[in-house]
Amino acid sequence: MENPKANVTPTYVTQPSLPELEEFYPYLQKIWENKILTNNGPFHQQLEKELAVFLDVPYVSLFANGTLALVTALQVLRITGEVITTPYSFIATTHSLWWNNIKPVFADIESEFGNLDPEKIEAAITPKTTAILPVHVYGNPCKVKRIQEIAEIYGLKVIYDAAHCFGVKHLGQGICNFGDLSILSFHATKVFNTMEGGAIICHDEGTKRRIDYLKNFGFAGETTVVAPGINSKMNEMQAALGLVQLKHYQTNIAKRKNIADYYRQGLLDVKGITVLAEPYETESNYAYFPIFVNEREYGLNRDQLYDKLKQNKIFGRRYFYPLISEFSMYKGLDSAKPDNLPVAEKMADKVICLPIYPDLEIETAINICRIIKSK
Ligand code: T4K
Repeated sequence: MENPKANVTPTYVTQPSLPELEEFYPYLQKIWENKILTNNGPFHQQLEKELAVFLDVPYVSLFANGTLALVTALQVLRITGEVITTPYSFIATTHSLWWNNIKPVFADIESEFGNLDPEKIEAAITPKTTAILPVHVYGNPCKVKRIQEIAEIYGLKVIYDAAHCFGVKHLGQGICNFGDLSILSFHATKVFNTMEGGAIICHDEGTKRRIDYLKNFGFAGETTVVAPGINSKMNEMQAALGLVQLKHYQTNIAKRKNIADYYRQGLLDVKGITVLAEPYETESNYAYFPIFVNEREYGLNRDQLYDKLKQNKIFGRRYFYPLISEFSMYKGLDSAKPDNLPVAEKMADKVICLPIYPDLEIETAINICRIIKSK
């Protein structure tokens, strides 16, 4: 007998948004004409300016990707010793510390949004602590005011991994205004993509200059090198794509919101399935749609539901399972012990991120809700 599911097109957790090729051609033509391919070219400069306005932030420094932006952000502030961070994130967050020879100290998250719990930060501070590296996970803002208070009391820097946060506004301003520095990712899977890409957001011109030196081998002039910088520059093709993508951002976010609304509504009365609350005083970007499975109430555990969705060619993702603290290079740390991270352990064991992207058909979102409902 024919399998009725055999011809269903697979649906992945995300699909990158791209403009029409025709819209991109004139930019490519310009690059081919002027032969400036990288090293702070005209599109690079234009995108930095347009993003600063769009994101409502003082200075943007573009990067080849978000990971190199994170690694560099730690160097810009000369962070050393120990940094307090969250285990509930993509591995790049903690790897950026490893690349700088900094010891990660994991603190637990809060259950409301899955962000670093400010009340767990103080207990993790030691004489070696120099900074806090929180993540606005899924694009939902951390408790930024409380984190700032703690940082000021203990003389710590705050670097936000805002990789999920492009375009998010919080407390009436661009989210990347909080903390000493923030980093963004423009990876293919993000709400705003330049295929690969990223940025550091900073508050003053001097810091911007130093960031720009560090991403270009440390060159401060033709014959002057002020630091062992790396090559993490965004190229002109990426920057040009960013300029075109920016024009479609609002439309794409409206479509994402529509999908998120369908999921919220469609899953409202499913016992044992919970979704995150909408964050307060926030203009969201609907980057991810995590659901949490309570096995006792729902009847299936998270992995059983994850597999069931897969059998129906719905490829959700268990972001962020396993916790970063469970990977071999970090699990030997004292702070990585499960007893220290009970909330993070619980969330990581329950989460599935459902597909969400601008071109996702509403019918598919409705079907996903139907599959989840039909146990
Ligand atoms: N900090 C945080 C908090 C982050 O989440 C990330 C990245 C970073 C820092 C580092 O930023 P970058 O250095 O990446 O700029 C993905 C992304 O690779 C990663 O950027 C992202 N976070 C992470 C949360 O997700 P994977 O391994 O799950 O991606 P992948 O390739 O399995 O893609 C997921 C799905 O997306 C695929 O099943 C299909 C679809 N897809 C993917 C790509 C790459 C496409 O349709 N087209 C594509 O080109 O990590």
